[in-house]
Amino acid sequence: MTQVNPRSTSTNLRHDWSLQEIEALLQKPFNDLLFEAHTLHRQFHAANEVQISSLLSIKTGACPEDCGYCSQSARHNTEIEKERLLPLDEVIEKAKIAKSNGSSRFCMGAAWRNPTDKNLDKVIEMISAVKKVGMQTCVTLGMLTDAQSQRLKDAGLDYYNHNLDTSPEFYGNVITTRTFQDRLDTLQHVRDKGINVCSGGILGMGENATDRASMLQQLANMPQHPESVPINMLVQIKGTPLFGGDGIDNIEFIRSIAAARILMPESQVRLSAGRHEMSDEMQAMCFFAGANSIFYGDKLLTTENCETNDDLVLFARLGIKPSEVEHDLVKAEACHS
Ligand code: SAM
Ligand code: DTB
Ligand code: SF4
Repeated sequence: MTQVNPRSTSTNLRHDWSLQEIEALLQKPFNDLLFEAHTLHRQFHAANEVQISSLLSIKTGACPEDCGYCSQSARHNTEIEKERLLPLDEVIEKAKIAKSNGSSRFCMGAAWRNPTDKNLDKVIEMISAVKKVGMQTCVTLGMLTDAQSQRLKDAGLDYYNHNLDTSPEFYGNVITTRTFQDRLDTLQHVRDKGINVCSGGILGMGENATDRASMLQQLANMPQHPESVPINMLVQIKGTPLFGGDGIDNIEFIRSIAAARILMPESQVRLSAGRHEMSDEMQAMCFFAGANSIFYGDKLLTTENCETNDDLVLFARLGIKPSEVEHDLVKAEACHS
């Protein structure tokens, strides 16, 4: 495996970024911004490795929340097939396929505001089974209590995904049924229990550059950076309130990836939803700017992702290799030892 340069200790990381500093970063001449991001990227990560995760929607649709981007809200009139919680054997089957395709992490998502304790019993069975398949586990189930986070930790969960989605200032334009603070509270419970945090957001929802800076500030100024930072480009879904917006300019998107890399140098920055609409060249620029993780597999939760074969061809053209799971696990353990 490629040698990673010795990584700085967490004490070198900053958690006191001002909004003005981040806005200035986003406005730098493009080449200067990318050079800075890529230089840092090489100090902290293997330059030609990308971590790959697979997603599975374990419970689809009929969600009581009103997230303006989401196909799964019961409040929007979208064309999705609702599904109850999947049976365990189906989840195991999908995890085995993902592993044989080369994925190192299996992320299971449920369209809940929050899980009930009974729901959690079932999800915990899934986590144990996926671990037995030999994959890292991640779940995204909505808001969690402190006690529920402990149960997930005891089950051996590796990562919990809960996105901030956008800036605190723009948040009310997107979601009204839970607050920005609710999200921070869930992330705090997860962090307190020693589960790796996966948290990022969505770009292209009509927010401006200050909102993007503000969202990144929220993530970067957490006392400990999220280990994984998914940056999604809005997938516009017919029937959702955010359908038909202008989206985000590709250069602005790449700038945000570069800023995330600079602000959170140790984290894995995931080029998440939206890759299906991106050219190979756009994805290549995102990898150069510091993205080093993707969702791999034909489907995200309810929408299309890139064909796995197209990803393999792109990786080969770029000389990128999937990062090995051991490499990741060592990092995850090191964070909490
Ligand atoms: N229901 C749980 C929750 O909201 O926390 C878990 C699943 S939810 C679908 C996970 C994340 O996927 C959202 O927070 C959002 O950031 C992202 N997401 C959902 N729909 C999206 C879309 N249309 N485009 C981009 N990202 C999306
Ligand atoms: C994340 O940040 N993006 C993923 C995962 N975490 C759960 C979800 C993307 C969903 C895209 C729209 C869909 O497929 O429904
Ligand atoms: Fe429900 Fe999650 Fe979709 Fe919001 S993002 S509507 S909470 S499934």
